[in-house]
Amino acid sequence: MTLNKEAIKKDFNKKLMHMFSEDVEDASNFHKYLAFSSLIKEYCSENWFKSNKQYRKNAEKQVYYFSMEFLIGRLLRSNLLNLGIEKESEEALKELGVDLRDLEEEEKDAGLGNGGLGRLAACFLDSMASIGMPGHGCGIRYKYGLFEQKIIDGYQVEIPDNWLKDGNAWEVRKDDKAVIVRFGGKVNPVMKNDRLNFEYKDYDEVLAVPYDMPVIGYHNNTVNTLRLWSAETVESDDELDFSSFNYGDYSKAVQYKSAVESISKVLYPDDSHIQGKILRLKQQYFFVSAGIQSIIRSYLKTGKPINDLYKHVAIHINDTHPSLSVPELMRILLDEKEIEWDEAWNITTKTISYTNHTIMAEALEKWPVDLVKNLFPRIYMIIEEINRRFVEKLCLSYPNESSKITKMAIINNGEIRMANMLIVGGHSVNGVAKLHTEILKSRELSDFYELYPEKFNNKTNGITHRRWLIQANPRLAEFITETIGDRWRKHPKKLIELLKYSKYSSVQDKMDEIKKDNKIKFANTVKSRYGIIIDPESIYDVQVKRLHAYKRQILNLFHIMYLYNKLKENPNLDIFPRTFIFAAKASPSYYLAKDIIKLINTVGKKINNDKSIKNKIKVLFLENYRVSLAEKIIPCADISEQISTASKEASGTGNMKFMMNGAITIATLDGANIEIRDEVGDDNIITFGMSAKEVMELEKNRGYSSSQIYNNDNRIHKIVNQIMSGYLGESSGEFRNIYNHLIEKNDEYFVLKDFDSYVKAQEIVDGLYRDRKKWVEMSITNIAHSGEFSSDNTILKYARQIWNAKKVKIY
Ligand code: 26V
Repeated sequence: MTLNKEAIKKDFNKKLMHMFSEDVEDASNFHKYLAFSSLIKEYCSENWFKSNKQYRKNAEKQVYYFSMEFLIGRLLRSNLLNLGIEKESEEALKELGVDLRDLEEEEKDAGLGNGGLGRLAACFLDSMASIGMPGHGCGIRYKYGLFEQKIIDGYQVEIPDNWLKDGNAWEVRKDDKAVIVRFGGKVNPVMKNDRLNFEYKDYDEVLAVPYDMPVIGYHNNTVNTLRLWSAETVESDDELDFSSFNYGDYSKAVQYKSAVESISKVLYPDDSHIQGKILRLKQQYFFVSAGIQSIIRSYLKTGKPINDLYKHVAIHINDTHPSLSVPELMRILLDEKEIEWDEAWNITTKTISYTNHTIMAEALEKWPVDLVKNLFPRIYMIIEEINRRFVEKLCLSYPNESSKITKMAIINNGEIRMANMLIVGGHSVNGVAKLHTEILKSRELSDFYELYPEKFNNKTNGITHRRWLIQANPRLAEFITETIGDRWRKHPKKLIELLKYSKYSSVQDKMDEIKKDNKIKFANTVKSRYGIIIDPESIYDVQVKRLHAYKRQILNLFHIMYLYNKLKENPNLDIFPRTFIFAAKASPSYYLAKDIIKLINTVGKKINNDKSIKNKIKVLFLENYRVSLAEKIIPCADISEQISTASKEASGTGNMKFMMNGAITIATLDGANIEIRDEVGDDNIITFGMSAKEVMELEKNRGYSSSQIYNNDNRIHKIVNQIMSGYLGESSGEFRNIYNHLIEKNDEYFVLKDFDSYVKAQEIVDGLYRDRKKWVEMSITNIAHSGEFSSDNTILKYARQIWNAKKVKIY
């Protein structure tokens, strides 16, 4: 986009006047933010139109990424960056006395996701647009995103995230594209023209209204769409339809309205505990049905026959949450387009593909038959028929293996298994890192792998280097460009060219200086926000991610307590000063996770206030972890903590963001950590702990006893007793849950088992960090290899191997 700063200045003044009747001097920062964002949206509107027009005119294959979560964060800076007008905007605003960074801080994070899965969806959207692929997001416009976290007296307190309260500058409401989604009612089979048809009766209608957000490609003309659906009553706005209720029964009408609107009201703050909530199931069907209806409507406008749908449309399912896509697409093809079953099935399976994001049993979705039957009777009939046909096929393939058939059936024991339905009803299922895919194939989904080996494939996750390097760490990005030129910005794999400079003193010094500056800036923020003084010369050792027992924040904390105990014994102990930084939200109903947050804060308070250890270690817990906070903390990290129990973390994507910003990873051989190690080599990562194979063996043969370790390892014994005894300043019962988890319930995630190996790995960190040259060389090596983990790279593989989609140049 070619826009000079004079034009931007003029347009911005005009916009401010037009929207608020204010000039730059009078307007608040928030108004300036709104006016400026609205201007940026205007700048991209023509290309948005052109992209859509061209996709439709040429019936280009379009990918629709269906996800319950899109954790997109803030958009102002990334939109400017992708449009190529970041510098011009900064200068234009500066000349008007406005600092772009102040406007950025006015933007609320769009926190429409829990963690990795939602953020991956956001990175994928950015990559699809940036490599010029017609790929769009389809999800829910939650009125409340993931809760805001406050830490009060060390405890997590959840506050509703009313992010839309003052409007969303980036969205466009499309009333004319609204569709109706039906719930409940009855289905009657009827014969019509010699064909069995199904009549729906007595259902409730919900109006699904799309809000579109532009997804701007990097320095190309592509603008794709993130379409988020909002649930409304079918009647026009405030006019309640009293005819469908007892006339005058106002409160009933109001109740109805609020029941309908509840569907898109709140994002479930869970990232692994399936709770079988009716509302969540309604949310799933709501956006799936709306999305597929709108895709088909738009597809038919190209003039192509419905039978060719799969040639022009790919629907990708992000985890099982949108799994009702299979029966919903079947329903539309069978009942509305009057296509016969076999042909409808052929179209459906060729259109749909699915990614699995976890092997944690508690996150594998199953829904009760009765619930599905009542909420979506026709959909249930279709699922039953899919299951019937599938089981029939299994009986032929495995005539004497009834237990296998029971395990693989879609419906069993009064429940519908969503993953099974997707594997059967789609053409591709992928895991998100090599190890994860191997575990799926050899264990969780082995029966399906045997039946359909051709459907299984791996797609290791990736992250967008635009947000996580260019935007989050602009000085590093600039220096990389000074060193190797700017081709890496479009082709992140070119970062590998940095390798030749990893031993150059001048490059090392500059890298070191940039990291140090980032750390100083962060220390200043911490001082002014939390009143805690941290030393930018210390090692910043960072673990930021959702709080979950398998991610083992507690292992990190045990190491901290171990160091603290050593320092108490010998305050002159020679350890390199460290600042341990945590940030994590816990699901509100996940009590163990909340106790761990309290424990981190309690330990932090004790250590930070203990003068006797001479500031050698500090512990910080940053509240309200979210995308915009991640962008601030990751560029400062020296150490990236990726310490999940091997086999449990499907991939991890934080690991990639840290690596790209020059942090050194301390890791178990889990998820994508393994691929990071394969890229950078053993000398540039610090690994420890049991392998996935060892973990799975121990799980299988039950050969583990945590209390044995507790009784035999003095370090651990002491730490556990300190936690339980009130030594930390809390009552002795405060951390009972944690004790029970680790000792009484035999430490499900092998924290005590891996402790010794972790401590040794941390000693290696301490030693390595003292050798500045070596450390920076490692850091550069990590940055150089990080291009492999760009989501552009990942998306190209999805496009070639799953979607069969091509790039389209927009003119
Ligand atoms: C599961 C459930 C279960 C039902 C209740 C609500 C809910 C919400 C989200 C999820 C998905 C959890 C799975 C997840 O986030 N997986 C993460 O996906 C990342 C991207 O692939 C990956 O890097 C992480 O390792 C993986 O934990």
